[in-house]
Amino acid sequence: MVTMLDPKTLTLLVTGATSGIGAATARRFADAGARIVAVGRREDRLAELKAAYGERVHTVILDARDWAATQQAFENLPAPFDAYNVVFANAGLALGLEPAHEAKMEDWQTMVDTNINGLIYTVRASVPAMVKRGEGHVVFTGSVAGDYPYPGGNVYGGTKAFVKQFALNLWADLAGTGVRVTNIEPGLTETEFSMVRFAGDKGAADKVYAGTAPMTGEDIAEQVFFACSMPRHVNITRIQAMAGQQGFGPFAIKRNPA
Ligand code: NDP
Ligand code: 8X3
Repeated sequence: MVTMLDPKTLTLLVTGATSGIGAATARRFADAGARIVAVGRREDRLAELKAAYGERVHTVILDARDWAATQQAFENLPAPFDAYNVVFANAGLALGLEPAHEAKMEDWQTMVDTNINGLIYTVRASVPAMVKRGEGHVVFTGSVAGDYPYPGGNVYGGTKAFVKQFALNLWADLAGTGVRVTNIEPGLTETEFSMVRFAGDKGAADKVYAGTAPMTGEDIAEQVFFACSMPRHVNITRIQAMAGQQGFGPFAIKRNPA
C-alpha cells in the first residue's frame, strides 16, 4: 500500500494558469486543498481563480519571457506562498503550422522566447530556494511533439525536444537534493492551444479536434497531480499520454514524378 502525499502539504506555483492545462491543474490542486501561486498574463482569468478559491490562491501577473520580472516576482512572494514545493513550468505555445521555408521568423522567435527562455527563467528563479529547503518538484509541460516529428512542427517540436532533454539534465543535477523533476508529454489535448496556433481562426482550430475525443486540460492535470502526489522517494521522470484516437503516420516517401 502506497501512502500518497497529502495535497494540503503542497503549494503549487503554475505558469500559464489562465487557460487550458495550467488552469485545470491549478483547480485540481486547489480542489484537493493545496495552495496555489497562479502565474499568467491575463488578469481577468487569474481573478476568476482567486474568486473561486480565496485565500488559498495568490496571483502573479507576469510575462514568462521577462527574466528580471520573473526573478523579482518569485523572490517577493508573500508567506506562506513563498514556500512553494511544486513548480509547474507550463506556459507555452505553438504559432503556425507552415513548413520551415514558409514560417514566420517572428513566430519562431516567440516560441523560443516562451517555450525555452521563459521555461528556464521559471526554473532558475525557483529551483535554488527549493534546493535550499530540501524539498520540491519541477514539472514541465513537454509534448509528443518533442519526441516525434510532424510536418509544420519545426520550431515548436524543437522547443519541446529542448524541454525533454532539459528535464533529464535538470534531474541529473537535482537527484538527491529532495527536488524532483517530471516532464509531462501530452498529445492531442483540446484547450486554447489551437486557437493560439491558428491566430484565432476557430474553424482551423475546431478541425484539429473534429470527430475525435481529444484529451482535456483536466486529463493532463490529473497526471500532474499523480506525479506530484507520489511519496517523496519516488520520482516520475516522464509521462507521455495520447488521445485514444491519435496514432502515428507512416514515413513519407517523396517520389520522383513518373
Ligand atoms: P492554452 O493556450 O490553453 O494555454 C497556454 C497558457 O500559456 C496560457 O495560460 C497562457 O497565458 C500561457 N502563456 C503563453 N505565453 C505566455 C507568456 N509569454 N507569458 C506567460 N504566460 C504565457 O494551451 P495549453 O493549456 O494546451 O498549453 C499549455 C502547455 O501545454 C504549453 O506549453 C503547450 O505547448 C503544451 N502542450 C499542449 C498540448 C495541446 O494539445 N493542447 C499538447 C502538448 C503540450 P496568458 O496568455 O494568459 O499569459
Ligand atoms: C501539442 C501537441 O501534436 O499538436 O504539443 O504538437 S501537437
